[in-house]
Amino acid sequence: MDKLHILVFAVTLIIPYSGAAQCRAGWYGFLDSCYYLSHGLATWVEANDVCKMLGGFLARIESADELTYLKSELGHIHRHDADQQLYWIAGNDFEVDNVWRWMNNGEKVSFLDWAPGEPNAAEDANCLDLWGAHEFRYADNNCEEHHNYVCQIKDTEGNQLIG
Ligand SMILES: [Ca+2]
Ligand SMILES: [Ca+2]
Repeated sequence: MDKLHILVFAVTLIIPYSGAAQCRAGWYGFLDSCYYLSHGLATWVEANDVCKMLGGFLARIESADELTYLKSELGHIHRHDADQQLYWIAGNDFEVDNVWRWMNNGEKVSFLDWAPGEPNAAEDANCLDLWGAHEFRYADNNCEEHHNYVCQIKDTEGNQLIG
């Protein structure tokens, strides 16, 4: 093969495996979704509103791969200050204490990766965080607290990934 054909061959090998969604600047792509990690703090309800304004929703973690990805991305970004970090995601137990569901689609949280000692606050804590002090595993916290948050846009739900 000449050089051009080797190049074309190499590109066709690479493209199908690039995998991650194409995302707007400042968003992280993984599988069919883009994720936004906030740079400011908000209550859980405020965070949910901001995510909607951005054209998405507060992140729902619906597979082990997705959880592993977010934990590793957050762990990398906060490798020097993870202990102080809490990021809201869409899980809540508003309806029945300790029955966790995702906001916006009402689906049950299919697996729960609790940090040690969590959940521990029953009716006082109805919102789900990724907790940096424990490798971004789950913690229940008071929804009125001001934390960072993860927004998600998913292309299979008719959301605009770009634009
Ligand atoms: Ca609760
Ligand atoms: Ca807790």
